Amino acid sequence: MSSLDGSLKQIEEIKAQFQSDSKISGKDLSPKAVEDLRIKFLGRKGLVTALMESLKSIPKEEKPAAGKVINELRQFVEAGLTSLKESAEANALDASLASHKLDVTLPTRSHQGSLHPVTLMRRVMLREFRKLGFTVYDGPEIDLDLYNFESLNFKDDHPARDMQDTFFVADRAATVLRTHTSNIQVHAMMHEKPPLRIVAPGRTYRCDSDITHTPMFHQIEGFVVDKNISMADMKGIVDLFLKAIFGQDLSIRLRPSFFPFVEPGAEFDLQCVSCRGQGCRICKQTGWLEIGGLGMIHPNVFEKVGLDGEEYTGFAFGFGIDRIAMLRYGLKDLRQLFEGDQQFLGQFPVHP
Ligand code: 2NL
Repeated sequence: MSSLDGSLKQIEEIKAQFQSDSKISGKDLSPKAVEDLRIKFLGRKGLVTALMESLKSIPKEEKPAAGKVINELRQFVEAGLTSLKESAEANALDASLASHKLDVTLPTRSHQGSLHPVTLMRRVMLREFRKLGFTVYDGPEIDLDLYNFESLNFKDDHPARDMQDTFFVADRAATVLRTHTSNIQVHAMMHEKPPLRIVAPGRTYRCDSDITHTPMFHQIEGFVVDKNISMADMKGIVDLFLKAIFGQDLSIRLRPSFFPFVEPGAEFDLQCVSCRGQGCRICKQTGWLEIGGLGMIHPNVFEKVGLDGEEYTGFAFGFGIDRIAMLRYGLKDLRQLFEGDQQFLGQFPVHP
């Protein structure tokens, strides 16, 4: 008997051995059992491996033929192992699914996300305005000049209408990305009857970009229209609102200022939230922080929206949500709000 005949006999034996060993099924067919089988046949000291080693001692002229059959055996074993492995993994998954009853209604412990600081701030502020009797109103981010400028008593040559400040919608000269949420209030005044107490939150757009300005920013504007509304009501509402957000011990002050849609108009400041009025880096040693603008609604605005300025009076105010979020949460750079950095955003809570 030549050494090739001997090898062929051995190969048949190993093949038969593998066929009998791989008859595992049911619970016995585990990934571990398949791995044991792999080691037994293909491992470093495995049966097939030993056979390949023995090729060395086969006479040269018989090597190609012997090598071919050994290779076929190896492929046979490999194919068998692959199919066993697949069945074993499927078995393991079925067993795991059957034994682990998954309650999808359980609360999660981590990776539950968080709200964006601007969203948090907006929710906190709207909650306070609702407590003060305001209704939240929404409106379009792309709007006609009529609602964004014309009805608000902006003259045709007002600089805000200029290309440099306003994003115009291509080929629609009279259509703009709103530069403030006042447009919402114009829609509201045209569609609702006084008495009115309305706040209008939303995204606003101006062609402006530097350390303290982003082309998109967030605003809340609000207004009250009723009989006998005075500047005392105006100051009272703004004071109540800011005390609710920043604490009871901070005062506000008004400084006369011009806005085309109000008369008289003013800017309002809050005592510095950081030094409480003593003077520091944040308030540039003034003790005060500029928060927003306000004033008594201009008679021309009443006329444009079709309300009787003889019968009714009203006040309006507006400020940036982003700036207040920065002050309230102690942020260093406005641009952090718009960079989408997970490390930064993940620090905020899920609920206000
Ligand atoms: C700001 C905004 C101000 C208003 C906004 C307003 C809206 C209507 C009518 C009258 Cl519909 N006024 N809004 C009034 C005065 C100032 O300022 O963000 N200033 C920094």
